[in-house]
Amino acid sequence: QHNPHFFPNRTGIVHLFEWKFKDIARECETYLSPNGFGGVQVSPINENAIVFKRPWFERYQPISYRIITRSGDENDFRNMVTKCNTVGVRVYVDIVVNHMAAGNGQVNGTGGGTAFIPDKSYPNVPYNETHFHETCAINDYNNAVEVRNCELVGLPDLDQSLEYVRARIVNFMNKLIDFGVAGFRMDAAKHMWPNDLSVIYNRLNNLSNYFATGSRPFIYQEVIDLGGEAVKKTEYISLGAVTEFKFSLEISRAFRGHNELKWLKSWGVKWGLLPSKYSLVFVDNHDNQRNGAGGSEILTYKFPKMYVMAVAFMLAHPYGTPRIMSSFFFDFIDQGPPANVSTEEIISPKILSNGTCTNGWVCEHRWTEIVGMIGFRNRVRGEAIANWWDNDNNAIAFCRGNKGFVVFNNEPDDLQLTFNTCLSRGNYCDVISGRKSGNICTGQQISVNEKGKSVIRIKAQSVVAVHSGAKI
Ligand code: LM2
Ligand code: CA
Repeated sequence: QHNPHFFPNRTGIVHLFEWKFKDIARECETYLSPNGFGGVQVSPINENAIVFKRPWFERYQPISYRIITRSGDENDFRNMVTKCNTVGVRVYVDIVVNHMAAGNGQVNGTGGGTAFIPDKSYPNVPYNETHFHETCAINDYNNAVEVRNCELVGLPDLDQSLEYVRARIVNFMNKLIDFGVAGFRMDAAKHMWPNDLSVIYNRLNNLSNYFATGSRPFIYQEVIDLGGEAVKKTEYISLGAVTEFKFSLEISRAFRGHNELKWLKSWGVKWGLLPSKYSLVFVDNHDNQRNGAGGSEILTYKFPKMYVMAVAFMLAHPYGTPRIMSSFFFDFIDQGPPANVSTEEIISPKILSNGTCTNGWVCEHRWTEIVGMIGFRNRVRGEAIANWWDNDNNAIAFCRGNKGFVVFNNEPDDLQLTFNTCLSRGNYCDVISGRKSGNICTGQQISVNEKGKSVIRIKAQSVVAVHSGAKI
């Protein structure tokens, strides 16, 4: 359950946060597939509580396991999964089964269902109060029992040790597997017992016929472990991959200038990160881009220069399975996706002629630098880091075998030096400032001599990356 099942020569999971299924299907066909992305993570797909002013977080408050949200219904979802698989892009679903919706009194769901919270009654599953833990609040993160059996921010806490609850969860997940999904993000895994999750995962079907026979679903579990708490990320790695929040924090700190880049030479387990195959990595996610683990250190689209460097490093370095955040613009943390003020329907991203998004969507995955580095990662797959160079401070460079070369300059001034690129002689397009288009580079062109050397100028707070797939 550690294999993401990417098609060959594809990598990266794009979290198309709050996108509608119809738009995701089109994005798979027109952009993600042609540009080498591995898969998409969709926001929770099952019926959620309608919360006043439609904040993004309402999708973490389930009402039932019927597939109907502002992203679309079951039909839309199935069509999307088929279309994405057909063009070689996998789909991963965010699964919220630690808890159900909170509220006072009756709560209405996105599919017309209701719940009555004082009775912990969710008739469209159905769940009643016997399926939940006793009400208590999580205050003490040094107490694993409290973390697992009490309520996260007041959300009624399901008891996954019960056979009935396990069956409801397994049935929901197996239905999605049979539709063709490749795996799951397990929301709030830290708040569930590893043993209960193990029983649930073991009952999951093998993947559908879009996959090799006998394939197991990819599982990545959200466990925030920055140290100093009772629950450890290592408790979950035998079950599946784990979201590595320490990666997000440390990479952000480094490219924010709070830790010298030269230390990244030992990036990986020496930093206290999980072994690579267990590690789902990201610069920011939908939570910590607004608040939460890592807080103000976390880099996001709001700091584009530093953010691009951090994402480029993540994709240039072989460690982990990378996930790219694709956001909507927000001014306050609870702000929901762009929506029509009267109908509250989500407004689709509109794609401009230069390939970027508008209508309130950031579409980081469409930034030239980020998509360029997806191409880089695919090209250098399996090649080791070689020829590490640094200036003993905030400029670093390395090769990936003899297929790729990348240099990062997080100094206040431009840098110009002769580098050993490990590449064969010829002209290459920098995939950060532009791309290869026919026989020309739309950005910087890098010429490498017969000794693999090249004089390269890197602007302050930027990156230059070249690979054998962008040779002209
Ligand atoms: C997660 N991982 O463990 C998600 O990644 C995170 O986004 C979810 O929190 C959380 N677990 C629960 O699924 C978000 C959000 C919270 C929000 C909850 C529930 O960060 O702020 O809580 O979703 O929608 C909100 C209110 C909170 C209130 C709660 C219950 O912010 O003040 O607590 O609803 O009504 C009384
Ligand atoms: Ca729990």
